[in-house]
Amino acid sequence: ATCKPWQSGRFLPRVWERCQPPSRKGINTTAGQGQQVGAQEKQVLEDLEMPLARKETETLFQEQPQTGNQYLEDALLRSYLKTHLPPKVLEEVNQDLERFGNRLLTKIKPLGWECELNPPVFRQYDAWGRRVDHIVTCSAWRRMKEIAAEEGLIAEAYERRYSNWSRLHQAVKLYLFSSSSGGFNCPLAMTDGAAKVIESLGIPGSLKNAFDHLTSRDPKKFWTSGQWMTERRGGSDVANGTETVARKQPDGTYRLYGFKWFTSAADSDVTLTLARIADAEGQVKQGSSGLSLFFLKVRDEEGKLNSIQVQRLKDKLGTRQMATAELWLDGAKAELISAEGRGVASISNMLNITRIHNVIGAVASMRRMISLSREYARRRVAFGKLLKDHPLHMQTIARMEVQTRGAFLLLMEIVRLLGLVETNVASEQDQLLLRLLIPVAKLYTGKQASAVVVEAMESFGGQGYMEDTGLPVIVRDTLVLSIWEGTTNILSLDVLRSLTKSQGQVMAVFFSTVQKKLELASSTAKLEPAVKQMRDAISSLAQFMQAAGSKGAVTMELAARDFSYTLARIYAGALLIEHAAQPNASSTDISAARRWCKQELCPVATELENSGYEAEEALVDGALVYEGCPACGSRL
Ligand code: UCC
Repeated sequence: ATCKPWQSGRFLPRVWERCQPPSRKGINTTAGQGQQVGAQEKQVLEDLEMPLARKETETLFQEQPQTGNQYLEDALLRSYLKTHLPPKVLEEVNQDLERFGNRLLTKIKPLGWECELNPPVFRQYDAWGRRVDHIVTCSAWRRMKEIAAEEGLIAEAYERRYSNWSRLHQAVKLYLFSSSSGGFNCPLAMTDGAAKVIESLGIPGSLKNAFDHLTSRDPKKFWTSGQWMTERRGGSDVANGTETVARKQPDGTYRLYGFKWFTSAADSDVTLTLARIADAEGQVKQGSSGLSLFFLKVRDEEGKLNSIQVQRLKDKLGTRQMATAELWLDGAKAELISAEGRGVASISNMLNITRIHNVIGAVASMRRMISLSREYARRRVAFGKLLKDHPLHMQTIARMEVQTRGAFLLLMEIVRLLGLVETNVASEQDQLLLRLLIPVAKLYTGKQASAVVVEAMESFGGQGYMEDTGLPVIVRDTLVLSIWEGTTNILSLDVLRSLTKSQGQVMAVFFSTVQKKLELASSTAKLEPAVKQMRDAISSLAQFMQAAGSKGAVTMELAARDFSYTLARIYAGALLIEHAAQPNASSTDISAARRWCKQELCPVATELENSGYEAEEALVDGALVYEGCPACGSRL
């Protein structure tokens, strides 16, 4: 260390005797060297005298924030389960989750970190020049697959041992697993989606074996699935972006030819994918109605690729534990599993499941970062006291906590509804509500999670930015959640699609459900301000709906994102109020509900007043964006 002027001198006399220089024996010096050595010794001495030298610094190491059993530490999760699950189910689920929480902490979390440190590698050729296209994964990744089977992370939802609560049980396990899974939550999302599609087709004979594998608890038998939807020309606009062609074979199967641009978890066993069936003349139909859905095995019994070539692995910002590949389909053998031309509608069953998994991932990331942040605040001292005793710091974490609670309850609501639908006890209203809430929750929690994890990273100061703390991994892996499974705008348009398709019925159900939840809370005095804010927001939303009805399609498109945010905030507000109004609610449940409702609940009404979402506004948007762009010519 070099000695700073302000550090020197003052401390020396006091400690001089204590810190004699190291032995001078054996140092032979000339006169000139003597002076030099003297100066060096002085420097060494001064360094030793610095208040932060050597020994003292050892006490300044920061304490690593540790989380414990994530289930036991999640007060809202536990109180939600206690409120909603029937006692017998609660007893068993509670036991399972506590055990799983311990397994996560002691065994699974370290494996997740290993997956991060050992990302997949692509070996195109073997030592003798043969093309093998091998995606090499680490042993921890392969162990995750076994654990997923052992824990029934897919099976739980399809065995239905807790009837309509099975889906919720599965979702909670996935929620606890997510941030320790080393990215294995991704293949599980698609595996669940594939199982769902097959189940919704009535598990045809030809897919029975695949369904059994996808939903197996036997690690040796368990398969994962991919979801190959994205091609070079478009990931959002699947209808126009899909070039892959399917040629029918004499045996009734198909051969697929095309190029898949993003294939997540490319080491999966099977996949669902879209293609256009060529007619006898080799012609294909363009657009959505030309797309059909196919099932295929990635490798044959001997492990040889199914006429598929891996072009390369993607170099991604995050989710690096998981192999995302570019794949050439060069006659891959596949089975048609939808009616011809009904590919998008059929794969939407998968999309809706993977979008729920996206919500699970988002809420899990927020929860994990807050757990670490609050733990750190309990240990880290700044300005003479623990971070937890600094009101501004606590306010920052509390704001994240409120966001996370709202997101968590949205997730629980969706999986509760899905459980009802899957066990045939859902009303028509439940089904409509589920159709609306999936895109709403996906788009809203994806954005929330990105904001929360970045904020939480900041709560560790510079440490949050250090790779080896593991915090940047969570941040990177969270940022994809607003892109995966449809971007925020695409999901906002899907919200509108659900309105159009149901001829507005989804909104009628939305309003009546929210009102009912508020009524239940009307006798809780402490919730009055929140209930009032919600009622105002609902009436603003109703006014918006009326006003928008008389305007053109451009207005609704421009309003789509704010509208979706409004639905998310109002619905999550109703859930927080409902939870806070139940007899076992804590004072923090009430605070969370009140705080949530203080934010702008109906941004779409405010923006309507400001801009009117008029077509001219779209022109202004374009002018603002392209001002100064040489290729665009004139200014507005
Ligand atoms: O990103 C990907 C893999 C990531 C890894 C997985 C991780 C999961 C989470 C991990 C956890 C941490 S795979 C790529 C993802 N790609 C997308 O999500 C596509 C985004 N684009 C869209 O969603 C578009 O909206 C499209 C592709 C669905 C639009 O297609 P079309 O053909 O233009 O849409 P149409 O014509 O409006 O819809 C065709 C039919 C209609 O039914 P019918 O014909 O009966 O009227 C729609 O109602 O499909 C129906 N449909 C739906 N039904 C469309 N979307 C839905 C839906 N969401 N639910 C029900």
